[in-house]
Amino acid sequence: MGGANSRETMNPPSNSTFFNPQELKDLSSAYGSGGLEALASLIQDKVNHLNSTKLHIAVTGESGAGKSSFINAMRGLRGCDEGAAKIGNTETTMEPTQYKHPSFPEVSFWDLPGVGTVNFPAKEYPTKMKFEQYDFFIVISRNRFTEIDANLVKEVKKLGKMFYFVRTQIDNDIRSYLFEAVNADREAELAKIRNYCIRSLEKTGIAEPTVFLISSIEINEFDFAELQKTIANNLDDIKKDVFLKSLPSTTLNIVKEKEVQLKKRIWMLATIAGTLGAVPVPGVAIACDIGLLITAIIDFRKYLGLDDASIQRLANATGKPVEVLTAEVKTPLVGEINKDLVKRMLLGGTAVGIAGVETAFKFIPVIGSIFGAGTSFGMTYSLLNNALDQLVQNTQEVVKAAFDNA
Ligand SMILES: Nc1nc2c(ncn2[C@@H]2O[C@H](COP(=O)(O)OP(=O)(O)OP(=O)(O)O)[C@@H](O)[C@H]2O)c(=O)[nH]1
Ligand SMILES: [Mg+2]
Repeated sequence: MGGANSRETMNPPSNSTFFNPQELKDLSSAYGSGGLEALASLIQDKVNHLNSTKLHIAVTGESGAGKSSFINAMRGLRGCDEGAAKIGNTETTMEPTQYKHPSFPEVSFWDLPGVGTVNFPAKEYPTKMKFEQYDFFIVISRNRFTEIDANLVKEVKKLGKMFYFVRTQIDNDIRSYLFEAVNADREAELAKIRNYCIRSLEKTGIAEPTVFLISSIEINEFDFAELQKTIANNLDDIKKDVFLKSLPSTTLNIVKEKEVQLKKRIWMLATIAGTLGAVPVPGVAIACDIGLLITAIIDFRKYLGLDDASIQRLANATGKPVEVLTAEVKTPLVGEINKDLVKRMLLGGTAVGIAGVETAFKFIPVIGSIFGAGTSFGMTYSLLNNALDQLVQNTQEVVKAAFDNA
């Protein structure tokens, strides 16, 4: 992966599983030699890998540019929330400061002091800031970009890492512009600011830079969503999943992306369920591992931001009473998930036809041989699909209520 700063997708199209072609072959041969147990064990390894992969995001820029505000916005936090980065004039530290994601501590944002604020030579900056430990870099400015920003990015490029130029506080520019302008043309003004930023970078020798114009306050305006999408698409399949789970559900598109990722997990979990020596569930014709189902539903909820803490953060960030948002949540799957609830779902669930698992079949034909509507695999598969549908629908309603874009 080069250090290009492009809106294009850098990775080959995903095969809709988290396995690369070689790993898919390994799955088939594991099944051939060790049966379902061996297959499920490889799949479990992948699930563990997905859940434990870390993402380190570096954010840098001059003092007062808006780094702290951006780091909070990306985590769905306000400056006054617990764990938030302090806003406004704060003591500038010389060390990178780590801010973990409130739901997913494996995702960290690192606030790097601006090059101009450190008291050591600029050429030592990449080493002192431990550049190699970050997955990608965000360079923030509230005005034009400087030689300092460009030099930093050249170092990032040398390491083969991605970087994004972010021009923040755009809401301020647009507000002032609209106040002053006679025949206001918002889009033309945005284009002017964009060109100004691009030209400032080109002058420093950065060819064809992309600049994202954002506001950390009005996150549903300007290029905030485009920035998130571009970052996601430039990551490999695993890190993309980690990044997407960390995004607060603030747009219907993000919810859609999260759904796509969670769907990719269902056949994996169903395969694991097929080997767990499922305990017969009283009153239900088929044995099924309830523990796995409960864990999966709780994980899905958190991934979508439908857990209590995430809904509370969304309410705080949008200024909506939390009751207004929770009123949109109709599924019993947000309360305590217990055996009885899952049992009722198992009894009431509609069976998923074979078409539903086709994607998995296409890449891992052996899955076809273990699939069956009455098996533990089939039950788990149907139930998790139904649960995901319900959770996604409810998340969509919450997002609409939070942002009044019904
Ligand atoms: N309107 C508006 N104000 C912003 C935005 N981002 C930051 N600010 C304000 O700009 C000021 C500086 O923001 P910070 O996020 O503290 O900037 P910083 O880069 O972390 O500053 P230092 O930590 O001092 O280097 C604060 O008063 C913020 O409220 C934005 O997108 N829109
Ligand atoms: Mg700060």
